[in-house]
Amino acid sequence: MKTTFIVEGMSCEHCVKRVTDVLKATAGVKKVRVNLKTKKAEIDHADNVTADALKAAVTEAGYQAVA
Ligand SMILES: [Cu+2]
Repeated sequence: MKTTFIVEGMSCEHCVKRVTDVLKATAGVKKVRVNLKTKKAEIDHADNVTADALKAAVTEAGYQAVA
């Protein structure tokens, strides 16, 4: 399964790495791509992982997951 959303609040590669790491740390996540310019996060994950769980991980790291 694939989930894509926009992450607001990232200003540098450090933020990208932080967001990537928290998403990767979420159980069931296989692959994560985060783009600083487009703010897009693309996550490949197991079927039982919800978009809400992924967004919550981003929010807990101090960023905003939208749309
Ligand atoms: Cu940063």
